[in-house]
Amino acid sequence: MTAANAAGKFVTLEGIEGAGKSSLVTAIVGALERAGHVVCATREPGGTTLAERVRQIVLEPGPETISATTETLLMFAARGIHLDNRIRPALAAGEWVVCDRFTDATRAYQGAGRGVSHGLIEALASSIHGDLQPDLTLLVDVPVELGLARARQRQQVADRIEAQTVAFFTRVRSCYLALAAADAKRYRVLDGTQSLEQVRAAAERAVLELAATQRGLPT
Ligand code: Z5A
Repeated sequence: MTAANAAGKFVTLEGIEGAGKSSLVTAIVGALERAGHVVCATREPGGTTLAERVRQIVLEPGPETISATTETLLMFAARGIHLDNRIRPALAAGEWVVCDRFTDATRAYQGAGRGVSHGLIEALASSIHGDLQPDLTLLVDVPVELGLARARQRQQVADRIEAQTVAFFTRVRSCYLALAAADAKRYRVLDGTQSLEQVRAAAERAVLELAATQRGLPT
């Protein structure tokens, strides 16, 4: 099942850090609200009070080590809380959910980046969200050097994951592109090297096309 069975749709944004995902959320929400939809904008890890506490544990640098497997379990723990308390209730109420990162981030960061097995990630995905998949995933793609330069310009102190190497982010980016190539129906790849206005326009077009499909209108 996808959220397509309900009135609302489930849209996720993905990409390496600094790709420009967060900059698109407000524009997408605005476009959907102008079209008459109720929208729940959220993010992962986090999105609820408890899940934001898990986010803090997993992202804040500290003296204790967190293994790749434990990091994966924490991502899914936060996701389970988020799904139960925010995403599923919003979809059930007919709202659109626009989420900055979801399980594809675990596939890319913990799987390709940190070497956690595909089997473990898919077993957890299936157990935590079963057959609920995003209806549309916008992958904002940028070369690693550009993404890192943008992110570092914005903030001086890197979190635990941002402190990874260029090789790590190169694996993450390749994984995202492979996921998108394998499921062209769900993904829309946006060229994040374009101006913010151009990327925003492409993102708005993609969600409005999905909304029009839902109403059975030509896109
Ligand atoms: N993570 C994980 O490992 N596993 C998981 O399962 C999940 C997450 C769910 C979340 O951190 C971290 O969690 C993330 C993956 C990991 N770590 N990393 N890397 P976060 O939420 O703090 O960080 P992020 O998701 O990576 O977001 P970000 O660094 O803020 O990147 P962004 O949202 O894609 O970029 P942005 O904030 O929209 O833009 C960055 C800057 O570039 C900003 O100054 C913009 O004005 C500028 N920008 C954006 N677009 C453009 C264009 N088109 N032109 C010029 N300038 C632009």
